Amino acid sequence: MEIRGKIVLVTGASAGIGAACATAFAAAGARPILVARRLERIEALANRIREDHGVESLTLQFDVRDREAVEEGLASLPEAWSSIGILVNNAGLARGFGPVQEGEHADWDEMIATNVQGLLNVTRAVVPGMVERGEGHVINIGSIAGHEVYPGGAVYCATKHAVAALTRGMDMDLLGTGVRVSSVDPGMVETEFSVVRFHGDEERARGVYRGFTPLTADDVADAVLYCATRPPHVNVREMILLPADQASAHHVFRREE
Ligand code: NDP
Ligand code: 8X3
Repeated sequence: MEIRGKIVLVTGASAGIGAACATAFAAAGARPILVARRLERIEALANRIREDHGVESLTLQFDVRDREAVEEGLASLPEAWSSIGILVNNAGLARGFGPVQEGEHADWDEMIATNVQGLLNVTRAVVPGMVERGEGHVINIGSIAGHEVYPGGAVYCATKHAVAALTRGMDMDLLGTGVRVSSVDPGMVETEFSVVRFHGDEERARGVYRGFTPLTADDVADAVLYCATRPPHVNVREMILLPADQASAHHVFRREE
């Protein structure tokens, strides 16, 4: 499917997978709307995209958890940017790692509010326009954690299982409307994800990726672009993308260093 000139809204575009997706779409000629809380980061990305690909982006600063801000932000889009063709629901995070009986409510609230309610807030504000226009594509960034559960990650895994359910349910709800729904579900990708999970402990975060080659954010962006560029009669509903050294959420082959 031709995506040149299409408007693609990417949440969580200030880092990692979201920034890579926005860049990959721009390189393919799409027009990105960059959403995140850190405005200076998305403005810097917009400048890089302009310099490297000659494409103008629009930046939109909001917290996906804040329903009013999401609705206002999307309602404020200039006419030329309002017909969103592709929505990449990427904003998300893990916070903390440990057994439920020792879990922190604040960590759980943040994960559930961002990964589940945030995704719903943005989707609810964007998808009616797609239905009205009779075309569109929602691409959710799920996870291997939406297919499997690992000890210490119960709540994060629960949020990604919810994303998997939402992908399947939305695909059913949108059947016949011309709007496709996909999810790209990666295993371990080296981004700021683990630094965020471990509340800024960079040494511990580096340890997550020690001894094997994790996915890069660009690998995931490549998969997202693949989904978006299938012919209109094709939908990639779920794509699990793992590092070659990862066989499940539990099985990672690490080499001695
Ligand atoms: P990063 O931490 O590098 O990026 C996360 C992005 O999400 C940032 O741009 C951040 O922007 C944004 N974000 C977080 N919370 C909010 C919020 N409340 N409102 C708006 N934006 C928000 O992580 P990744 O790129 O790795 O993660 C992206 C997605 O990929 C997540 O959904 C994650 O669960 C998923 N994923 C990651 C994997 C990995 O191993 N890295 C594997 C599988 C899935 P800002 O802080 O500026 O708002
Ligand atoms: C992130 C992948 O397995 O580290 O969704 O939780 S994992």
